[in-house]
Amino acid sequence: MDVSALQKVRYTYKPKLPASLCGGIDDIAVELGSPTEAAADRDELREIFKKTYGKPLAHFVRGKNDRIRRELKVGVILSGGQAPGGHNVIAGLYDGLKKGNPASELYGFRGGPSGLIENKALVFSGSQIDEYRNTGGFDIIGSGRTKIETPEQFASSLETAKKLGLHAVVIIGGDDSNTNAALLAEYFEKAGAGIQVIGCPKTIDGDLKNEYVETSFGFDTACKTYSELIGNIERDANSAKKYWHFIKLMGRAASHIALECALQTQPNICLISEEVEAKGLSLDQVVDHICASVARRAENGENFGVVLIPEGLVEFIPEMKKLIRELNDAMAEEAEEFAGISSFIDQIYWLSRRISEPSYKALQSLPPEIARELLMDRDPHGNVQVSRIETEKLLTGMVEKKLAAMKSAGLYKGKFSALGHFFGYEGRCAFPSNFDADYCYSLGFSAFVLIASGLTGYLSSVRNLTAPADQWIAGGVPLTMMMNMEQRHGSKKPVIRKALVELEGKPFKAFDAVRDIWAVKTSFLFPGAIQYFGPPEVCDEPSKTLKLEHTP
Ligand code: FBP
Repeated sequence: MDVSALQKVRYTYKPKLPASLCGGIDDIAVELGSPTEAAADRDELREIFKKTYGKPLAHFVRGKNDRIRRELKVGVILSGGQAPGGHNVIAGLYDGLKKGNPASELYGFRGGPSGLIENKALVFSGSQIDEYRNTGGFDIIGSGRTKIETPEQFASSLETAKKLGLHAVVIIGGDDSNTNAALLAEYFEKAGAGIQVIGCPKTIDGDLKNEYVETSFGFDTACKTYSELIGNIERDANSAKKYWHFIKLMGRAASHIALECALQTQPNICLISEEVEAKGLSLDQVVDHICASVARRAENGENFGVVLIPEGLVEFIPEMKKLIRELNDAMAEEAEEFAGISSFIDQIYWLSRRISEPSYKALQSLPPEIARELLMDRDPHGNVQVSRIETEKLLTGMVEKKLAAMKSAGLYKGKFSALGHFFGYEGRCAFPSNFDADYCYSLGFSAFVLIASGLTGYLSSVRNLTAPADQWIAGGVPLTMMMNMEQRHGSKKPVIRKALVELEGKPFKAFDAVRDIWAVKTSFLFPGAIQYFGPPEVCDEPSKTLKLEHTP
C-alpha cells in the first residue's frame, strides 16, 4: 500500500497509556464502587433497564485478575460521524485482546451498526491493524448511522453475535450510539445470551461528557484542525483587509467546537448557541449583535473580520427552536405521507395545517433555500441535519440588509463584503493529535479490560486527562448513569444526556471576559498546524476547554 511519509512515521508512534494499564497483563484488576443512579427520570429508566440499571463505577488498579487470560471473541462497530482516533481505539482493543490471549479474535463490523444487524464482519489480522495505527478516518471498516431500533434489528444483532460466537460487542459512538449500546446490553442480558456490550465515547462535537467522561475523542484533533484553518483565514483577512469571513463550525447542537476554536484563535465574534437560547435572542437580535461589531470596526477603518457560528445555532433561537420541534413532530407522525409530497410549495401547504401559526410565519420569513434545508430528511435518530443548513449564508444575507439600512440612517459608513465557509468534514479524519492517539488507544485497551472482567453496559472511560498520560485513570462508567428521557421522533425515549456549553463553566467565562475587546480590536491568534513531533508543550497539549474545565 502506498502511504505518505507522515503516515509511515506515525506507524511507529507508541501511544502512551495510564500506569494502571502499563504493567503486565496479569497485573490489571478492576475495583467496583457503589451502585449508581441515572442522571434523571430514574423510575422510568429503572423499568426500561431492568437488568443493567444502576451498576457501580469501575476503575482499574494494579492487582490480580484471573479472568484476563480468557480466550475471547469480540466484535467492534464504528458508529456515526468520523472522529480522529477511531483506528487507535480498535488498535488498543486488539492489542489488549492479544496480550490477554493470542488466540482471541477481534471482528470488525462493516459500515456501522448495520454490519452487526446484517452480519457483515471481518476478522482483523495484525498486519491490517498495523496499517491503520495512529491514522485518521474510520476507513478500516467504515461507519454508518443505522440505529438498532426495531425488535427485528435487535433479534438479528443477537443472531449475528451468537453465530460468530462473540463474547462481547464494542460500540464506538456518540451519545445516540451509546444509548443504542445501553439498549443492546439490556437486550442481550434479558435474552440470557451472556454477550457483553461496551461503549466508547466518540464525537468531534465534544457533547458526550460528564463527571466521568472528561471529553469525547476526536474533539481535540478536530478543533486543532479547524483552528489552524481559522487562524490562516484571520491572517488572510488581516492582510487583505477587505472581507468579513462567516465560518460555520460543526458540532451539532453543542457549541463546544466553536468555543474551543474561539479560545484558540480569538476571532471578532463567536456566537454560542446555548447563550442565545438562555438570553432568548431572536434572529434579528443576533444579527444586530454582529452588525454592532462590524460598525465599530468600520469606525477604526477595519472593514474585515471573522465570525464563528456553531452549526446548531438555528435550533437555539427560540422562534426557530419551536418551529423545528413542530416540524420534527409533524414529519415523524405522518412520515410516509410527508415523504410522498414532492414539491416544496406542497410541503409548505401540508405543514401549514399541522404547525402553529407563529411557527408557520417563522418558516415563511426564511429565505426559501434555508426553509428547504429545514425540511430535509432527519437522521436516523430524529435530529435535523444541521450540517446541511447554511446558517452562514442566512446570517451574511441578514447582516448585509441590516447594514444597508444602518447606512441609510447614517449609522454606518464602512464597506461590507462577506465570504462564507463551513468547516466540518475537513477535521473529522485528520491524523489524530498525540492527545487523541494516546486517549483512543487507552480507551480501546480499557474496553478490553472491561470485557475480560465480565462487565456489560459500560462506557470505557479514561480520566484525569490534563495530567501526563501515566497519571490517567482508566475504568468504566455504567451507561445508564448518563441517561434521561427525552422527546424523540414524537415520543419519549431513553437517551444519554447531551452536554451543552455551560454558561457558568470556565471555558465560556474565559471567553466572556475578553470577547468585547476581540469584537472591536483585531486580536487574532494563529495556532498553526497540529505538530506530531517536537516539544511536549507544542505536541501533547490537550484542548483549552479540557484544561480550563479540569485544571484547579
Ligand atoms: P456524531 O455525533 O455521530 O459524532 O457526528 C457528529 C457530526 O460530525 C456533527 O458535527 C455533524 O452535524 C454531523 O456529524 C454530520 O453528519 P453526517 O456525517 O451524517 O453528514
